[in-house]
Amino acid sequence: NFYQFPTDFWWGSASSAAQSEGASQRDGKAKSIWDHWFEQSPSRFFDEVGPEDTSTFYDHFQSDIKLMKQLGHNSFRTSISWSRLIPDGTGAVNPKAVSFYRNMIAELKKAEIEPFICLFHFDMPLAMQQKGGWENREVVDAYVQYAKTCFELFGQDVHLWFTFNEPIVPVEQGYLYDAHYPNVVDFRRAVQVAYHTMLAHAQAVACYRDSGLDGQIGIILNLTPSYPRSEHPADQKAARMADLLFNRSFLDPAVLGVYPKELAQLMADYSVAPHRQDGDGAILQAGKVDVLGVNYYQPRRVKARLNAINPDGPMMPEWFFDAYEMPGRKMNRHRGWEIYEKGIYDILINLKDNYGNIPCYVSENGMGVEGEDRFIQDGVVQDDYRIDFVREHLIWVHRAIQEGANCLGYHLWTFIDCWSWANAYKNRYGFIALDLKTQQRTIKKSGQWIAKVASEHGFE
Ligand code: BGP
Repeated sequence: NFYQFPTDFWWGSASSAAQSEGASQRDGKAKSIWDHWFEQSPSRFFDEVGPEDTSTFYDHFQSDIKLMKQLGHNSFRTSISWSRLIPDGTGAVNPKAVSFYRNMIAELKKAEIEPFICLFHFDMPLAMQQKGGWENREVVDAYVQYAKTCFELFGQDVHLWFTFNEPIVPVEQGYLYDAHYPNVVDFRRAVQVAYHTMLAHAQAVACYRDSGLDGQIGIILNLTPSYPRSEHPADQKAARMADLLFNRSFLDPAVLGVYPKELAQLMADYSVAPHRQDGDGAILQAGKVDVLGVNYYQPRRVKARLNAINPDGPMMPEWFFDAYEMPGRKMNRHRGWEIYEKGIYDILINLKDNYGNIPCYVSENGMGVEGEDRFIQDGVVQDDYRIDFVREHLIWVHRAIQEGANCLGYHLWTFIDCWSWANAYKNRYGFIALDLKTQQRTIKKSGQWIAKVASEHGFE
């Protein structure tokens, strides 16, 4: 059985500025919240390794793009670092950043690798966070100006833009679960941050459409399908609540241009509704995307809460559902995350049935493995587990496409093993292994495999 994909399917991988560029304090780049947080609290980071220690794409992009070619990539996604391009968040543009991004984009084009460019991947400029970050509407305006600058500077060469990567993550991790800066726990503030992020998104989309450029613009969302533990109505309701809070809170405004009514009602009932201004509804309407990036790692298994919530504790999403683990699932070797390949199919079919079959692609999927060195043989990481992982997911993607889903590509997270937010280099995700000290890159077995898949437009 040969799984044949369209000949123009996007094969590639994804990365982000903060996780790959390095040079985090060089050539005019100002601090992002990550540079700042690492300076403040290095012990929060695995092995106390911070965002300066990367594969230094900033210096190695030319040879790295040659490696992409070897992997058979026809597309690659990364982000622009706002704090590199406009160090103060607003105002002067850094000419060294302009030449870096121009050269990098030109190099990709020369190699016939389509650049997919994201404008914001978790890395708020510190100067903007000091003004209140997404809680402050002035930061929304500054972001829109930054987006406009990017379209003007690079819009002739970039035809696929994304406003945000996983916008819910800074909301959850920064304002609910104490894992990203500014590490607070406050539901009302989280809701405000989420709302302003979507306003920023929608205005950037409108701005792109006004620019007269002929590309497309979208957003990248991490969608976590919510499965109820049983048919019991209480479990079903809990799963719907989790879906509402974690998926539809961004998916509905991004694709349909409106928030779900139930979500607005819930926020009102708990007095956590965001501040809005007249005209916001029309702004959100204008922000409907051309294309959606779907990041998929793991599902959410949900049951109804049996234990009472602590009314004195902070409000949390878990007031509305409880999580459980499926017994006997493949839990090993993947960052503790459940591997459930069919989840990607369920997402794609949901987009087909309920979101107008919006053009989409798998913008991240991948397997974070600890201690991968132990799988080295003949100098190559023999990551058969990653090949199986990607293959199984792709079989479900293939099936969804056959059933009419509008899925245009698949990108692995990530290209070269990269620095991760709190975990630094603990979990390795790349098609290419990185020796951090020597900066040596070595293609893993999965990298050799994907090159063949891309050249044959499918696999057995
Ligand atoms: C996604 C992010 C990526 C990447 C990936 C792996 O949420 O978009 O930036 O980091 O997850 O997760 P982690 O690095 O936390 O293991």
